Amino acid sequence: MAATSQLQERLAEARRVAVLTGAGVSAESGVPTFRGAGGLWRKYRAEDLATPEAFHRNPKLVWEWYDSRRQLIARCQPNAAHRAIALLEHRAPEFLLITQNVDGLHRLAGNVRLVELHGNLWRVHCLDDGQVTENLEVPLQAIPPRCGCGGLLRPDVVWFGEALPPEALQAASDFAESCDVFLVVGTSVVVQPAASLPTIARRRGAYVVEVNLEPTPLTSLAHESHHGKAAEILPRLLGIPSDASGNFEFRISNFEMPSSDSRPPTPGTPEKPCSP
Ligand code: BJW
Repeated sequence: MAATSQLQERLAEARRVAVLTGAGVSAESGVPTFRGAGGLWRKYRAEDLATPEAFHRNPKLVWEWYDSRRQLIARCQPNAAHRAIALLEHRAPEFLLITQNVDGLHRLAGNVRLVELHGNLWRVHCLDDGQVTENLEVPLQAIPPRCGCGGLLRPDVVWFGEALPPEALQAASDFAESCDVFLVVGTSVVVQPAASLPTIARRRGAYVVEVNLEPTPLTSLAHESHHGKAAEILPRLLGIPSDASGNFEFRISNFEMPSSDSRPPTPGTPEKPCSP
């Protein structure tokens, strides 16, 4: 971790705060990352599972993979990094969480102002009638699942070679161009177009802070880069108090609330993460 940090001072002065997250933020909840040791792409080929061509070739195989990931993620809980980001949303006058994660854990932690650039594992999308619906069935009773209209359903996620949801990408780009602080947590910063957002923010004058286990292509460009586990580093960086045993106290009262805030309360102490 960098010896000193100006993040708290910058946040105190900031009007618009953006956070970009990747798989590393959920790693300590027990959700596997994609790249690096233990990453999904070490075990599976993205071309076989995460492209539209792979799905058309073998929807059953792709759905079996997604079903097994949904089963694992269904047992996972947000960790201290998710909770810290949820508290940050309550503190910032204007805030946007831009996540590449499809696991839904940020929402579970209490974030409301968020865009999911790569979709969500708990939604399905009918290839025939185009309807997008929530689907929480774990495990799936039929693989591949079908829509009421008889059409083939696919996970409502973004695969390689596919366009990101245009409204989500536009909102993320607009916020990156105009924010005062841009925090980047647990992403390898290699998958485009998400990987360009911190650079856009930096060029437009934002204070850019990265938290990651290891250096990334962003490290040399960021104002601060902190290396270690997000669930340990992020609450400390944000000044969230901890008790005598070192457990962070995730209470809204630990932050000054914007006066007009009417959002739901942030959930309390994190639950135990599941085993991967
Ligand atoms: C911790 C930690 C702890 C671990 N604490 N840290 C320009 C140049 C080159 C290529 C392209 C380009 N533009 C587009 C492309 C192609 C491609 C791309 O970027 N490829 C690169 C890999 C080279 N991009 C696309 O295809 C995108 N589409 C697109 O651009 O379309 C254009 C278009 C326009 C109009 C019409 C048609 C097309 C789509 C990208 C979709 C990505 N999809 C996936 C799968 C989602 C569904 C699913 O989950 O199954 O999204 S791939 C995967 O990577 C997933 C992630 O969201 C994404 C990013 O990964 P992330 O989150 O960064 O995870 P990791 O594993 O890479 O990194 C984890 C990090 O955490 C590491 O750094 C660890 O060190 C760290 N860490 N534990 C802190 N405890």
